[in-house]
Amino acid sequence: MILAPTGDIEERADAPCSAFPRGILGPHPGVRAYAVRMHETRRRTRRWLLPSAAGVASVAFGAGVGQLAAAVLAPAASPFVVVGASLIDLAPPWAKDAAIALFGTADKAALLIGIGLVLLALAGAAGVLEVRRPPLGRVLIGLFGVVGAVAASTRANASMLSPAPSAIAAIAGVLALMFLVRRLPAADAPADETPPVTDAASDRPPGGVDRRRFLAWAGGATALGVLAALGGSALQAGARAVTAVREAITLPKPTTTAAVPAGAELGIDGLAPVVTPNGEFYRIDTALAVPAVDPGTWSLRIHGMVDREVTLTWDELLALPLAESITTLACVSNEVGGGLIGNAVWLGYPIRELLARAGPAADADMVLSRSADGFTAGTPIDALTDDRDSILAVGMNGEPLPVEHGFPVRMVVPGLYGYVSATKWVVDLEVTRFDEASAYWTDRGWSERGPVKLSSRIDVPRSGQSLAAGPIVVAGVAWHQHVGVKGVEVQVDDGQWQDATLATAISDDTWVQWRFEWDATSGDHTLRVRATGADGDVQTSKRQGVVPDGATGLHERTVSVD
Ligand SMILES: Nc1nc2c(c(=O)[nH]1)N[C@H]1C(S)=C(S)[C@@H](COP(=O)(O)O)O[C@H]1N2
Ligand SMILES: [Mo]
Repeated sequence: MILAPTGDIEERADAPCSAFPRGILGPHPGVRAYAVRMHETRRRTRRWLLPSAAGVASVAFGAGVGQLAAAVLAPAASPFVVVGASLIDLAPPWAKDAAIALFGTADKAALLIGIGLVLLALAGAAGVLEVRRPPLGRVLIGLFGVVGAVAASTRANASMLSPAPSAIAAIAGVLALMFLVRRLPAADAPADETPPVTDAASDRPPGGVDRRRFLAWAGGATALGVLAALGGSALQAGARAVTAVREAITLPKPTTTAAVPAGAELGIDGLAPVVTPNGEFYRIDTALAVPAVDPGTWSLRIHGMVDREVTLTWDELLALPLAESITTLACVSNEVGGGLIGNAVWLGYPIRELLARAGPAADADMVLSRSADGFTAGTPIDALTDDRDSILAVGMNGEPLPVEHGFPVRMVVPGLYGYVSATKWVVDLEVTRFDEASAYWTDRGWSERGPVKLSSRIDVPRSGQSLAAGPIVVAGVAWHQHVGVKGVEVQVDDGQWQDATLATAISDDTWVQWRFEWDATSGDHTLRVRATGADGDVQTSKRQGVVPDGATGLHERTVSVD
């Protein structure tokens, strides 16, 4: 039989009919057709499914070996992690916003699953290609390795070893593919009515190797890959060791404590607690794998436009008088009414004091803080040297910083969005100028300066909640950091703005809870909230998206009252 260049005529649905004209099918065309169908199914299995399985098993094997290699050689350079991290960095802001909108805080899991699915599909394709158009399958797997290696070596924390795990993964994958393809059963089924098919696979040594045998090999390769990956994660002692170190730490007693004043917590069901528990605190960062920073080797270097460089170790930091401060942290990506904001009791040391030791130059106007994973933030030096509680934090709500919130040391700066101030896993402060240095998100189109905007949020009642007519408590939070909130007003439908009652504010640098008694009438209603700052600024109703310097507009909720 003559095959089209792609060999695809074989796969056409009408092939059996044309191969077996009705006349010669005999008295039982149904049985006959069934046999032909079975034959086709078998052949399709052999031509597509088994080669795909070879590809998938090879890539599973390679990926597992790559994970193991990463654990041994370069923990930060696991092929999945570096590709994912690079995708995060390369993704246009709209894609990131869409991912956060779609998956929320599961966005990273979704990304990893997405990478896995794409890899799975490509792996299947590599298997088929390797059978039909050798060596294209090997080339494709090699390309995965190149992508991983490039991603790994362009990460901020790249070392000479960074491309190694991806390269090893690709080599292992290619070898497995060559091994498995050689063990594929021949695509043409012997002793059948259809003439044997010739294709690229037929120059494999014939006979002796059947489907079951092949599947055992493929399954074995996959299992080895999984074992290697598990071994790799077992060796990822770093992250786990850091968790253990963290758990063993007892922070020194604060020299100054911060108390939440009576009356700051309204204790309304569904209203965000005035101090956010660590487990509920939003987490935003670019780190796919949380950096494992050992306090034992941690140090902070202060340099740049300074009279003298200062280096601080963990023990030196803990020996300093540490104070508690309560500060609200907000993300510039927080939509109006969103949850990317939280309030915590931080324990730390004033950055002001450390900068004073270094002696910043008079014309320096920015401090570029750098994380162990390469993230940077550019903070106006004034915000670090004025009277606000800008600190190097080591504690959060009475515990050492959780690993994902920056353990062992992060920055907290009241009144500035996190992306320009709240560097987690901080290891370096460079005193510089805005016209000389730029930071991670400013390089990606976000504003150079990021003061947190005056805003307010309705927490209860929830949207779409059905309520009974009569008195209903409306409650939420409002903030205008470093300025303070003078008042909050609520509007029902298009009625008058009415004063809500403010809880006691912890300080100007924290959000404040508010409540409003609403005498609800039946029907659908829209509730709207606006805050007024201590400086008289009224929260604008003008809607703006989060890019480039934070969202504006009024939060509203629609509820139906019976
Ligand atoms: N190292 C590092 N620090 C970082 C970031 C980051 O991506 N990497 N993101 C910043 C941003 S955008 C915000 S809003 C805060 C969030 O801090 P949290 O995760 O503790 O809430 O961390 C900041 N610090
Ligand atoms: Mo953020």
